Amino acid sequence: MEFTLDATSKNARAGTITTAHSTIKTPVFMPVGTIGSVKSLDAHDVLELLGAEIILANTYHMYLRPGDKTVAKMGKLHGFTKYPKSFLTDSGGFQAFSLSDMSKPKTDGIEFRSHIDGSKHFFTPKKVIDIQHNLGSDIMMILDDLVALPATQERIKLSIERTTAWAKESIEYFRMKQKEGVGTEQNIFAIIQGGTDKAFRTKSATELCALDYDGFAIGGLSVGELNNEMYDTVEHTVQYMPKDKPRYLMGVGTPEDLIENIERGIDMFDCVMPTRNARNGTLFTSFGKMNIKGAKFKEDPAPIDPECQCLTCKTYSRAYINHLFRSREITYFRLATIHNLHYYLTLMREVREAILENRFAEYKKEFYKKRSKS
Ligand code: PRF
Ligand code: ZN
Repeated sequence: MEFTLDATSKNARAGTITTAHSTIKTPVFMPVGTIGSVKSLDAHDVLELLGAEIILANTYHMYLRPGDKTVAKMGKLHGFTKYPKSFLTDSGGFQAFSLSDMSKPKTDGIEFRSHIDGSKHFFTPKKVIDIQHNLGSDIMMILDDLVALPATQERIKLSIERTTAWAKESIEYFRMKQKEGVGTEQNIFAIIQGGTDKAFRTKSATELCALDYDGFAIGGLSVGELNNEMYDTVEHTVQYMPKDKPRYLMGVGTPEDLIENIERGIDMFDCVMPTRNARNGTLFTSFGKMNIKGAKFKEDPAPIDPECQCLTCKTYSRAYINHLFRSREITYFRLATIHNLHYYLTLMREVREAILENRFAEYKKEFYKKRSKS
């Protein structure tokens, strides 16, 4: 993997990541394709209508169903799903956390029960790398131990200790496998933890960033803390992260969160928000959020967002989308998902342009001004 920094505008960065499968311009938003599909879309939609250069899939889900060995046999993620660009796979640490009534972190890994059939599984740092080798993702994430906030100091301390120990074990195993010829085209990122505690974040970032990773993520945020606590934690943590490697903020966030964290030096994001919100009727526009189910759209001939160039906005009216939503029509999900993801990806392209032209601050001002009018 190559990472070049193309420009900066104060702390905001524009870069280029080159993997074996695509060239990714940053800042980038990665649509979530948990089970190897972006819900309601197919690979063609993601590629041709959205132009996404990277999507995210989940180790945990693909391991349980259809099984990573099946995916490997069917040509790994790229061959199986026919999405030919880059995949980033999350490690399962977060799924264990979000299904936490069914999971237990232990010294050597995480034990959890399948959400599908209740069967018991044990994920270790090495096991999640083996699985991600089978999946063939371009960027794999290590197993980490994250905690819901608020948490006790003791629990956060344990989380960063475990995460560092697992990160050491992971990188040693991953590089050894590469020497044996396994995963030579794959990359691996570590995940910084530490809650919203600055001293813990410093320690976690310092320990992990000393290791031979291809990039670094900030995990453990957007898990119950206030927005400003997230922003302050990111601002603090990036100081301890290398400038010459990608920085990924996991599971974040709203359009505002993206702008705020890009300003603080983040390059990569993922979140279920645009896809999940699309499905429940919340659409993102240049003038803020709108709920398409509203009666006021029943006979509205305008597109969802007059500024949007997506397939949905170029073709259909709010009235029609409102009708599809109210009828729970399957086509609604696709059209709404296309619009929301187009909005997120376009936002990232515009922000990148602004950084390249060193006018990020002006862009941000305009972004907020447009929203305040609605
Ligand atoms: N760790 C992992 N995946 C994640 C997170 C994390 O901390 C988050 C936190 N918002 C989202 N996804 N492995
Ligand atoms: Zn649109």
